[in-house]
Amino acid sequence: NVGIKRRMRRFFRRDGRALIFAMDHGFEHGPTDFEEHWEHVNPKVIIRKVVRAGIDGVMMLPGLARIAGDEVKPNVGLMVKLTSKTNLRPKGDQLLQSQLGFVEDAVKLGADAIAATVYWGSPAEDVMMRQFAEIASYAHDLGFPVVQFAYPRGPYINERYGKKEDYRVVMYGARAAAESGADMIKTYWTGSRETFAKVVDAAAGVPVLLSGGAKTDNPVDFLKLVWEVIEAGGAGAVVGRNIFQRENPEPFIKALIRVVHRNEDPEEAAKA
Ligand code: FBP
Repeated sequence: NVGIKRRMRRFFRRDGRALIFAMDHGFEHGPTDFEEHWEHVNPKVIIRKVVRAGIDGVMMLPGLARIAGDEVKPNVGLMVKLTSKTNLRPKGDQLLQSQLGFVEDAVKLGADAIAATVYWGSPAEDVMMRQFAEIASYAHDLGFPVVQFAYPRGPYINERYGKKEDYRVVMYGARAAAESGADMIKTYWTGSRETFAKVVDAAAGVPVLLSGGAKTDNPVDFLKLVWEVIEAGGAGAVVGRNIFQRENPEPFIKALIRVVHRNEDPEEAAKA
């Protein structure tokens, strides 16, 4: 499918890697995520900064794409995510991401890729699998790549594997994502290069992107983590808090780009 291939290239450079900015936290975690640097609660302000710094793509929910999509310049990929949940739900309902938009909305907003989450192993896995299948089927018909946020999550995962970041379950999620038709996979760090390489193998050639996670106090620590992901054969990272919770995201993004696209040593990249 030529459309899918062409649109994938909006995110991935010739080296097959991408650095993507995630901006759905106001919905998923609440605006408190922006309190440290409140100016970044304004999507236009932070998106202008990340685009200026040379980011490859931006991921948003449909409403923010409507508000700030114009800031995502034509050389930057726009990923519109169609599922989410608020942090306001009762604890028992946190294991479901609901669909809050449609493929047509994303297409009208000028999306280059469409994203949806599946919490593999959740009691609501069935609902998310169906949502993903419907989104992927329609998006693929129209020539749009689909990104799966493949997150193992739920009581059974904890019981059986101890934590959701155990590589055995992360690679299971990545494999399930590949087998369910994802064109890109976003998932957790498994703690080591060796185990993350297994996740990459299990994905059977579908590019695997790191899900950034909570901000590290020392910026170099996050650069090191991304470096390990690249060394493990990962295709890059989708990063939210580690960018917008920093006072000065631009030099940090430039350092991340050096690590992702030039395999630069994290300490050196941080100094440059
Ligand atoms: P971060 O880099 O801030 O972790 O962002 C990636 C992301 O998947 C966001 O898209 C999402 O809002 C957040 O993480 C969800 O994190 P969690 O499910 O751990 O609360």
